Amino acid sequence: MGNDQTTIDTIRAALSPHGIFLRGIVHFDGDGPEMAAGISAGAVVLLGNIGGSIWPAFSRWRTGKEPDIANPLDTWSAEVIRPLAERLGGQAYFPSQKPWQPFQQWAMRAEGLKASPLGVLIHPEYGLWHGYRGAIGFADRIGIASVVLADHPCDRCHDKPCLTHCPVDAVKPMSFDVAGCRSHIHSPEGQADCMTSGCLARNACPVGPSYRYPPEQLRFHMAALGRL
Ligand code: B12
Ligand code: SF4
Ligand code: SF4
Repeated sequence: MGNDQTTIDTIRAALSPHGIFLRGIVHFDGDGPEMAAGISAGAVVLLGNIGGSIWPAFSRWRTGKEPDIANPLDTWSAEVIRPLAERLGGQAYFPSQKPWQPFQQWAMRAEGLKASPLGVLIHPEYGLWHGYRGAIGFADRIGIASVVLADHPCDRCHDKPCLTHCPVDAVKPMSFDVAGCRSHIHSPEGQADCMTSGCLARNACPVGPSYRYPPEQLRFHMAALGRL
């Protein structure tokens, strides 16, 4: 546990200046993700942003880079997290890297979160304004697995405004009409609403307003969604 605590403290200290936080730890019994050595990980440390926490560090990094660099947020995340994982003898995983690792299942186990009707996991404090930037897998179990049974805000949200604010009804309970959303965000109306202010369905959620992403970050994520 002593060495575990050092590893955990090292992760926290190395990543917090970048606005990336240790979100939780998952332990596995042979069902962990594969590591480079061909073994399955015994634990994964989940890393992510809380509100707009990554935006200042990411924006500084981006200044001076080619403006058309592909997948800049993924590139930055890998530059920050991968060397740390290697230094600690672990393996880095990234949400957009194929094969896709089950980041949301890990988050449900690590933080006790549940899905909102949008598909995005909702946090009782941060609402929909958080995400995952990577994870570090270790061969052996590390730390204490977080099993936090969080309160689920959607259970006591009777009006569910996230289900009524999409202009093209792309958001239905637990199903997302990707084609409908995409066609709207490419239209002049979509450029003026969702692409400028962020997803109107996500914006309508009343939970965690102080964690809402800054306008530039909202536009950045929408532009990325529009390119997919
Ligand atoms: C593919 C994908 C998409 C596809 C979904 C296509 C589809 N219908 O399946 C598209 C491009 C539409 C998408 C959109 C968005 N996504 Co997405 N997406 C992913 C990705 C890369 C893989 C999902 C997957 O298949 N995983 C593999 C399986 C094995 O893992 P899993 O944990 O079991 O999978 C869960 C998800 O698949 C989920 N799910 C199923 N359908 C959908 C649909 C949507 C929209 C979401 C969000 C989740 C979701 O159900 C599973 C629960 O067990 C994940 C990252 C990751 N590696 O998980 C991000 C991820 C799920 N997305 C995320 C986000 C934030 C979004 C957007 C809000 C992005 C944005 N622009 O801001 C939008 C949602 C738009 C909206 N209006 O709400 C976050 C969610 C964070 C959170 N708090 O939960 C993730 C985890 C990425 C990250 N870096 O944090 N996404
Ligand atoms: S608006 Fe209500 S139901 Fe929708 S995500 Fe927010 S809390 Fe959940
Ligand atoms: S981005 Fe716009 S069109 Fe897409 S789901 Fe959100 S509100 Fe609907």
